[in-house]
Amino acid sequence: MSGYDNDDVPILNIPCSERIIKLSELFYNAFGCEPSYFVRVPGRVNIIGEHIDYCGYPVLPMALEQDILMAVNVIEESKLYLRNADTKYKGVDMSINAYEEFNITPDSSGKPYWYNYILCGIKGAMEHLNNSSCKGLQLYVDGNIPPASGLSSSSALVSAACLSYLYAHKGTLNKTAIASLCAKSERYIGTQGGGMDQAIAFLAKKYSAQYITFQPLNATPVALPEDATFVVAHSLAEANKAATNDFNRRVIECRLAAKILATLSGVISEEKVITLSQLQKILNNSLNEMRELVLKYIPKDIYTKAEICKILKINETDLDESFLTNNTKHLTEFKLKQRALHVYEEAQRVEDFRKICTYSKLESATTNGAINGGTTGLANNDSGEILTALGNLMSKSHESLRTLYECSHANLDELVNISRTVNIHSRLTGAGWGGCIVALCPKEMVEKYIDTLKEEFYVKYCNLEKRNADSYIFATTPNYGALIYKNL
Ligand code: ADP
Ligand code: NG1
Ligand code: MG
Repeated sequence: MSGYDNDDVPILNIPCSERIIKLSELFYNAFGCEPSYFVRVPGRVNIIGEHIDYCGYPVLPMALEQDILMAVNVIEESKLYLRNADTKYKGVDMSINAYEEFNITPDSSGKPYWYNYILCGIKGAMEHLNNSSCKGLQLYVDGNIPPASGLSSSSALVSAACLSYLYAHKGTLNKTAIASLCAKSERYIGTQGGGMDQAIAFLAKKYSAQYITFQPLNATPVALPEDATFVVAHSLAEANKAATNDFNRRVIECRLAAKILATLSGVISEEKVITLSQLQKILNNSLNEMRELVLKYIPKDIYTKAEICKILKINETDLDESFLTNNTKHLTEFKLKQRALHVYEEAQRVEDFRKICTYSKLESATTNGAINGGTTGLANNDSGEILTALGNLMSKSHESLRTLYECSHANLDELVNISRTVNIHSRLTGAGWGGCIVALCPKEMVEKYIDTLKEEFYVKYCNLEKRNADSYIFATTPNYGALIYKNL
């Protein structure tokens, strides 16, 4: 490692791996030179805390081994040459004179081009550096994170592009600063994400999940139970979050819920309330008290635009301009109670999950006795009981995402149900509408559990041949965050 600060993205010598050699060859064949450096940004699996980062609540993800690896060369010409090792992603060349003129628009079906995620990262970096005339880049991407599957392939791509550009222009390498910058950059794709994915991409540490808090952004390691493994299984359904308005619809429903709750509970500084967590802070309430407030002030299943305007004393143009995004302006009905209940209850589940992990660790290090029963609700630190308690929180999270947040998918529910038949708790991970589940599995059961999913889901439910199921399911442990590789 070079003489960089611990808070900076590490710069390591280029490893002599097969993947690096192959990517260097592709790069050489495309551009006639060796890459001058590589960046590597991991995907992530979120263990618990879904759809609450954009409401300001802490989440508990860990980084995966799967990543976006990008080979880079800096050129004097203000141009981008973008290539991908996967031939389904076609190469493109473009000039980058002024970031204000970047055209990050989707194709005619509304789906973003793959390189739009790269443009988001570069636009964010250029804006941050305040430069319009700049050096260009030749970039070759090799990714192995399953795309559009809730494992954050999009943020790894945005973040790798942003980091490549910053490094080329001697910009900041501070992990927290880049994570915040990348969260802002990815919003150019059109989704109003909360920042979890970019935070874990940069702040991840090997061997522990991270408890991520926002405003200010911070990551605290959480040791996961040693006798359990997290298994990720793909539902075989993909969902590109920027191609539909499902994601943004949830974000604005949460913002509207926060605004209405603030108004009806008489908060004076009501204009400052944007998120459900800001409101909780102002009211100095517990999460349970916030839940009760939701049931009291927004009890209906559906709110129309007209009803919302009446409560907020604004007209529909104000509502469109102040709250709705381009792809949600045409919506006429909103589910506020259900979304807000999910957020407050899920935020509580994150706290409970973290407490159980933390106290069980502390107790097993010091005594064999009862673990802080008052706080965690557990009578002792029996490993089976701890895993059941953690698993129950994951099952409840999935149920809430399925019923209150309505972001599950029939295949995800099938995977979760099959898991329950062998006593394994699991939940959808990432935004949902397809993608993956994450399951908490006692170590000694991993092989049997994976085999059950292969038989019952991939073979019986999806008609796949068993040997083809291998690439859709894997056990994983917490991995490290973003890196730069360079000849030192
Ligand atoms: P995720 O849950 O994986 O973050 P998103 O819907 O946010 O899913 O983003 C998925 C999109 O990211 C893909 O449709 C594709 O455009 C882009 N993407 C992901 N991985 C790659 C890759 N290896 N190469 C090119 N583009 C990729
Ligand atoms: P995925 O599924 O990886 O695109 C999205 C958001 C996260 C978070 C989760 C749901 C982005 C970049 N990512 O993740 O911020 O809100 O959904 O918990 O918007
Ligand atoms: Mg994404």
